[in-house]
Amino acid sequence: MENYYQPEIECASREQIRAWQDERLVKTVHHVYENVPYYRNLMDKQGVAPEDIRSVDDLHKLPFLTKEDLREAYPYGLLAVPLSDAVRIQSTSGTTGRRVVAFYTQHDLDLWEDCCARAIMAAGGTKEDVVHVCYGYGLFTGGPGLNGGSHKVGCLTLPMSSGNTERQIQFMCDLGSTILCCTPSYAAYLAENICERGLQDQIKLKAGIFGAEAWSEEMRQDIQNKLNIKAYDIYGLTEISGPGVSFECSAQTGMHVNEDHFIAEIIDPVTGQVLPDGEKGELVFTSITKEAFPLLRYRTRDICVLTREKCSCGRTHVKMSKPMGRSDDMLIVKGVNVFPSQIETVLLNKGYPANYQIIVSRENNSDQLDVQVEMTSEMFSDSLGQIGSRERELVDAMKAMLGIYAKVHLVAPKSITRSEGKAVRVIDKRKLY
Ligand code: DLL
Repeated sequence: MENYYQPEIECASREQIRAWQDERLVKTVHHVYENVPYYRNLMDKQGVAPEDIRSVDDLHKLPFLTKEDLREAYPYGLLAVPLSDAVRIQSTSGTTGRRVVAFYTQHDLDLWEDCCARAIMAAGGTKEDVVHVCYGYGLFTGGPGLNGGSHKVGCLTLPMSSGNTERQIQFMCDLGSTILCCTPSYAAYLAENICERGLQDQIKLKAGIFGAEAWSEEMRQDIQNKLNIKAYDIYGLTEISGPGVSFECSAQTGMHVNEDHFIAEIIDPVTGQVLPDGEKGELVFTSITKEAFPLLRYRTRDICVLTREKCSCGRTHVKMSKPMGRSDDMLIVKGVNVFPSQIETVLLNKGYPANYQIIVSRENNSDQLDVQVEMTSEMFSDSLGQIGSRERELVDAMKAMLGIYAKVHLVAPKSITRSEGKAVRVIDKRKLY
C-alpha cells in the first residue's frame, strides 16, 4: 500500500510548486481552449489567446467562471473530453435552478481520491484505521470522496452514508471506528446522542474529518470534548472535484490547498481585483490537472484569507482560513451584513448547542430577524421559569455582535428538525432574488 503522505509534494519548495503550476496551467489552458467551445468563446470575448498564458503570472488575464456559467452550459457544455472518456458525474445539492454537474475521467477520480487520502493521513490516518464515512453517498461528493481516499490509505472503510443514527452508533461501537467523516452538524448530533446514552467509553474514535459547511472554533471544541477526538476541517466544492481541495493538518490553523492540483487566488468580490496574501476576499480556484472538467478561475463565493506562513507540520502548500461567510449568502438585514456564523458564536459562547435556525422576514417593509434556539435538556428542565430572562440575555449578546436587534425564541431540545447532511440554518422568507 502506498503511503499517501507525500512529503516530496506536500513539503516541496515554493519554487518547485510554482514550476508545477506554470507547466500545468499552460497545458490546461490549451486543453480547454481546444476542446470546450464555451471556454473558447469566453476567452475570445476577453481577447486572450492560449499563447498569452505562459505562467501563473498571466492567470489574471483569464476570464472568471461562475456558477451561472455552469448552469448555462448545463449539462455537457463544459465537458472537455469525449463522453466515452468520462466515467462519473457528481452534482451539487442545489434546490433552485439547474443543478451543477461535474464530470470525471478515471484519472480525475484517481487524483481526487489522492487528495482525500492526503487529508486522512494529515488527520493521523494509517492502514490500521477504521474509517466511518457518514457523509451522503450518491450525487453528493462527500461520501464517494472520503470513501475513495480511505481505500487509498488502506483503511477499513465503513460506507455508512447519512442517516439512521441508531445504526451509526451501533457500528461505531461494534466495529471500533477510529476516524469519523461527516458534516460538523451531524458530528455534533452524534456526539450529543453518544453522551446521552453514556456510550463514550465504548467508542474508539480518535479523529474526525468534518467539512462541507461552516463551523466555528467553539463547535470544534464542543465536538472534540464530547467525543474525545481531534477534529479536522476539510474543504472542497463539487465544481472543483469535491472534498480534499484543502484540508487541515495537526496545526489546526487553516487548510492546506493541494497546490499541485489547484491554484488559489483571493479577489475583491466587487471589483474582481486580485488581493495579496493575508487579505480577506473571495476564493477563486483554477484546476490544473483535470481532464474532464477543468475550471479556470472559478469564483467559489467563499470569503477566505490565504497565508503562506511556515506551518509546523512541514507542509509548504498555501493555507486557507475557514470560510468566513459567502459573498453571495451573506444576509443583509436592515442594511446590516449578518453572517450565520456570528450568531452561532454567540450561542456557543453562552453555552447553547449549535442547533438553531435563523428566519428572516419582512413586514411593512421592515426586515425582521428571528432566531430559534434549542435549549439543552438541563436548561429546559431547570429553567422553565427563566426563559424570558435567558432570551433577553441572548438578544443583548446578539445586538452586541451584529449591531441589530434579533428576536430570540428558546425552544425545547430536539425540536428543530435535524439534518442528515448540511444543516438548514437560514430561512429567508423575503424572496430577494
Ligand atoms: O460540500 C464538498 C465537501 C464534502 C467538502 C465533504 C467537505 C467535506 P458542495 O456541496 O458543492 O461540496 O458545497 C461546496 O460548501 O463552496 C463552501 O461554501 C461550503 N464548504 C465546503 N467545505 C467547507 C468547510 C461540498 N470546511 C460549498 N467549511 C463551498 C465551510 C465549507 N464551508
